[in-house]
Amino acid sequence: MTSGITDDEALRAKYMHRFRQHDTDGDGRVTAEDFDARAVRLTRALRVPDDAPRARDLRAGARHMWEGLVALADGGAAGEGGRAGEDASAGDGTTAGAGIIGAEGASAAEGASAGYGVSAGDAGDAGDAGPAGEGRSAGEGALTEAAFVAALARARAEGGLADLVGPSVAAHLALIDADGDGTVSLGEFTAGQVAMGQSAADAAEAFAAMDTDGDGALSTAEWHAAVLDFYTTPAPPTPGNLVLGHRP
Ligand SMILES: [Ca+2]
Ligand SMILES: [Ca+2]
Repeated sequence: MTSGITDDEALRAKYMHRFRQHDTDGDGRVTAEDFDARAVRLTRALRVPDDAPRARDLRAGARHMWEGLVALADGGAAGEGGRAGEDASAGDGTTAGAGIIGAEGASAAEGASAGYGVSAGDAGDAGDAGPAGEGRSAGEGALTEAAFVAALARARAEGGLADLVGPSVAAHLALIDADGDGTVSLGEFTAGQVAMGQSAADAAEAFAAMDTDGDGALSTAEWHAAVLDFYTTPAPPTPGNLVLGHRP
């Protein structure tokens, strides 16, 4: 180790940035509901109906990433293990599992719709799960920051990032592609980024960096490359930093 910021530390800072973005209610743990909430925030900001295929695809992409992260955090070295919230194998002391909080440990009631800037009516999709631990079959439990960061690091180490983020990236692009031409214009991009809290100026900077072939539009491949760049490139500035709003 040398002094200063190592590559690992720089990547950890990026993953922690993502954790804070995903922890929509700010309670220090990320849940399936947090992932749903981000998807719902974007679709509603863009006035896409909740039951539209594009909205469903975005939620499915978010769920895919959530379940992948849980599996990565939960699996330990063997790649298998009890689901978050099951205590059957408690006591084996795997570090990867230490940050997973069982559903019964999360007080779901607190701040149900408070942190993500959507009107009170949003409780329908994300906030109606009821008391923690009640009949949730998919993605139950929660990830602490440490578990979330460890899961992303493991995905990177194992080459699993593309699969983890792929469906979400594709659905995100399809959602904001308002004119349906298969690419994202600057106007389409800016609308989506502003909906997620970025400034228009930041969006323009990100767009320019992401449009690597310079044709004035973002393809799925360009977007996907930028997101992978975010999770794998320690040094700023990068297109991935810009699109995901990380400015160390
Ligand atoms: Ca378009
Ligand atoms: Ca392009």
